[in-house]
Amino acid sequence: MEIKRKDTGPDTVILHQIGRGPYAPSLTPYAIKLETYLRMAKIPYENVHSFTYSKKGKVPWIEYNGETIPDSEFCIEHLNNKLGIDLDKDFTAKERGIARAFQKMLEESTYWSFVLDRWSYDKDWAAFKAMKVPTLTGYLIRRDMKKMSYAHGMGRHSSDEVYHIMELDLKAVSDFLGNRKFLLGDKPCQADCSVFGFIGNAYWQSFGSPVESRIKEYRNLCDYCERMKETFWPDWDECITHGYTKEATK
Ligand SMILES: N[C@@H](CCC(=O)N[C@@H](CS)C(=O)NCC(=O)O)C(=O)O
Repeated sequence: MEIKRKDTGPDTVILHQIGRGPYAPSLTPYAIKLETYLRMAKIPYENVHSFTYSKKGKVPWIEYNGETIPDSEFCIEHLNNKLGIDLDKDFTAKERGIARAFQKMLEESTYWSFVLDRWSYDKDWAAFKAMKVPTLTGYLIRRDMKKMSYAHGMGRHSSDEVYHIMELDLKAVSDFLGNRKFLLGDKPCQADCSVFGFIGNAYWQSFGSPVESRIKEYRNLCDYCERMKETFWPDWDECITHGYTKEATK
């Protein structure tokens, strides 16, 4: 694996991710999660956009003061430990536990319904077309996504069952969020980075699939996405490609 090193000063995180998304800052929810965390924790960072994967074969990943850390969750834990950050210090153990459970539901369950929706079910290949993915590459991506979701288990269900699971997950987040501003109250917590990464990706980048119509049934989830965007991404328009019509400038 070739690691592109960037000449940055000490204490600046180098965030490796796969490029800006058309309507949100990345097509991968894990990258939105990690970049939102860096912003929430006010840690200086620079992006490196390339298809260089971590040693675990995934994106995103970071370099920090000469160390290479794969996996968004381990990146966050590493930075929290090094910098003495605790974004959840004002919350109780019970609240932290609930926040983690929602985060893991989205990352380990809902994610795979989104993967199948975007990369496998869509007969119009809308995401592929929006991204201008060459036809052969598109077929290979679709094949790999099917294999991975089958290995996970979600891919063994019918599409109706997968959308049913996704709906139950979305309803659970919506019911729990209620009329709060952020997951646990008026103040954002660390898990909001992940919730925003996943719900936001579905809200802005479902390319007209059933995910988009279902998520838009939950007004509080849509408002939540807009609120997180306003709070942590004032430069949003510079971080998206506006449907691949222009280069993102940030
Ligand atoms: N647990 C990882 C998951 C990251 C992940 O699944 N990334 C996807 C993109 S959304 C990926 O790299 N997939 C490539 C592959 O699995 O081959 C994290 O939190 O960073």
